Amino acid sequence: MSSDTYQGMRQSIVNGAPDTASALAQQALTAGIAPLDAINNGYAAGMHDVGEQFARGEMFLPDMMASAEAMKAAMAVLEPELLKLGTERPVAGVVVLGTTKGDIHEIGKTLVGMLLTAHGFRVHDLGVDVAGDRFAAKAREYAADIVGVSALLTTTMRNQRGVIESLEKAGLRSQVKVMVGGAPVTRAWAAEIGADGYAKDAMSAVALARQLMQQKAQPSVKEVV
Ligand code: B1M
Repeated sequence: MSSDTYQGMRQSIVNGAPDTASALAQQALTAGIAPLDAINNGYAAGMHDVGEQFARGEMFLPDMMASAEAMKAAMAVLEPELLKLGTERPVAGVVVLGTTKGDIHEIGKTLVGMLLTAHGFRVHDLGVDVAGDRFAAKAREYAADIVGVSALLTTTMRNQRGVIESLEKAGLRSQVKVMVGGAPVTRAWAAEIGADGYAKDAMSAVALARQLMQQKAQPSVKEVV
């Protein structure tokens, strides 16, 4: 696919144009483009531009919301193709996923969930603004192997630690691996709060989830975080 098409996808996000975003996603699928390439080279790049423009005061909250709607429109078209990849595999592990309390950013978390599903994980997406106790209750209900906590704000990152504390309080911490991610999150932060791993993007989250499943199966293996 030409770089013009990726540029068009990127611009559709900056312009907050859901119809264009979804039409270009459809064209990409027809042309045999991998959904993840469309997301990474087109739409997510557009979101990056939006974040920069917002930070410079060149875009405002309603613009950012329109961009999010455009991103969701594109993902709605690409999602079924992505998920097809996961239907014929044995369950790789059970993941309870959500964005932490006080934080309503959902796109990155949803993308992580989609890719985990595409790679055979059974994902229970709790949505956004999820309290630690709810993560713990759902981890118990679904017998989760992994709890994944996303945070996009420096102010809500600390609630990732709260999720770990809730799992400890519920007596689940030893049974459940915790992975954290989101734009402001770092490997150092993951280590500081006692998470089992950090992933910088959705594909790395799949690799990390596989690694965490291996660690669960062989608890004596030294953990590489
Ligand atoms: Co907001 N926002 N936002 N926002 N927003 C950011 C995050 C910001 C960096 C923009 C900026 O200033 N440059 C900034 C945060 C600053 C900070 O704290 N460091 C910010 C702000 C300030 C705010 C508000 C406070 C604005 C206000 O009200 N004044 C407000 C907060 C609301 C709240 O949550 N309480 C707010 C609101 C919003 C919208 C609602 C308008 C909208 C979200 C809509 C929605 O999700 N439905 C929005 C958006 C769209 C953004 C930006 C532009 C884009 C986020 C996004 O979707 N990125 C963002 C700027 C940016 O990040 N560049 C920004 C695309 C997505 C694919 O990437 O989410 O990073 P990302 O996910 C990646 C990785 O991080 C990783 O994998 C994903 C895929 O590769 N990952 C994980 C994510 N979660 C993971 C979990 C894992 C592993 C990996 O394991 C569990």
